[in-house]
Amino acid sequence: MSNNYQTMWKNLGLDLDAHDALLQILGKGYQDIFLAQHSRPQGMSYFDFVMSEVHGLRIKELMDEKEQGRKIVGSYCVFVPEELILASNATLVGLCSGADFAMEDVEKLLPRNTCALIKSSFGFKLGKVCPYLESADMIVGENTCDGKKKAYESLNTLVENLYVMDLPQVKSEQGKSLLKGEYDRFKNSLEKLTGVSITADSLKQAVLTVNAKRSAVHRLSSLRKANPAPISGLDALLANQVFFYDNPARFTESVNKICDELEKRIEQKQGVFSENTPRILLSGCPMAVPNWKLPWIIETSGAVIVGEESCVGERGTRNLTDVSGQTVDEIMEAIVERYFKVDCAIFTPNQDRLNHIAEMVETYKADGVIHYSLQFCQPYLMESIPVETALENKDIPTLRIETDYSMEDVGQLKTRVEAFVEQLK
Ligand code: BJ8
Repeated sequence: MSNNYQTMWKNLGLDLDAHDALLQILGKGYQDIFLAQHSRPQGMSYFDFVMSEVHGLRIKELMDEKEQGRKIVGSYCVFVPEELILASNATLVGLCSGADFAMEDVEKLLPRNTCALIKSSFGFKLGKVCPYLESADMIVGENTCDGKKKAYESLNTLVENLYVMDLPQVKSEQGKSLLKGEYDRFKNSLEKLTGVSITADSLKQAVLTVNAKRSAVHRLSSLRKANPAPISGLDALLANQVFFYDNPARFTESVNKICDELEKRIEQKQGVFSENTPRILLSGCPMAVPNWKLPWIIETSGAVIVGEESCVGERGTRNLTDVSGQTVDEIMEAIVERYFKVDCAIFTPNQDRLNHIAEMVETYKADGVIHYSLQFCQPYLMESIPVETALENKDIPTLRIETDYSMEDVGQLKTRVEAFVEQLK
């Protein structure tokens, strides 16, 4: 990355040496995992560019937005509604938590048996290596799993601008009104932060922007039903990850461009893997950048990933928001309805998620499911057992994987995944 960014990173308070080391690891991982793939769609060059500039040009854009008075809001969860953020003239960025960093310092603040995602969010802060975190005017935490909920109490001692949103755990009328109350409170806080009042027009426009972004991703997902698969699971995951960082309109356009290209590929029966390659649905915890380990193992073990039942994937993007409302209240109602459907494993009971996994297997013609849980993630680990039982009762082969961000278990995981893929053949 260009030296021109050094001053920007320094001004953001990054530790330049540690940051350089992170970028080097990222660059090498990207080269070995993404650029080493064959027959990638040409449109992926846009995402390659975004990734090569993820701490450079994109941060510069955010800095320019800030200079023009726009606020930046960072989030760790798909329950934080981008619609409200855009309508208040702010920009949402996902705060990636996909790599181990500064672990010794992290373990002074968090128990060792905390999931890698939470540890990573602390590592990026303590190691001073995340320009998104440092440029955020507001960081939104949410009361989802117990780990995150308690970790935000400690994060609050590390950052000055943490806002914590409460979330329901039951899909009841009371649960919905809790969400509604919290979205109203969030709206007020955003208006206070930005000095901009959210109007019916601005909210509607924001809903349209986010719907367009999600529709583009739906289009991409739908093309993955084709056999041979026109795009690798790794590349599709990358698009789902960039979803959280990029300018929304530009992202939408770039995904649609790839879809145009994929449609031609499908017509010509051109795939990234041959037609008889076993097709996998990946289900479970979100995969934040640069957590590419398991998809990489799967796609170098003779299988192709055809869908992600994940918050960085279909769970996060599945539903659109109804745009028929005319008043702020009506549109807010529609936003609550949309988000209340997200079937995160923190909900109990969570039958919808089980149904969605089975539905996705059918839609994407998957031959089997790999359920991915991060170690120490109680909600997804607990849920992986009923998921496996429900799928196997339908004769859908399922493999449960529990892992973290280290590379120590790559050999062992590869052996298990290869055996599973053999079984699917
Ligand atoms: S809506 S999945 S993005 S909470 S992996 S931190 S659950 S112990 S991330 Fe999530 Fe929102 Fe739910 Fe989606 Fe806890 Fe598990 Fe760690 Fe997790």
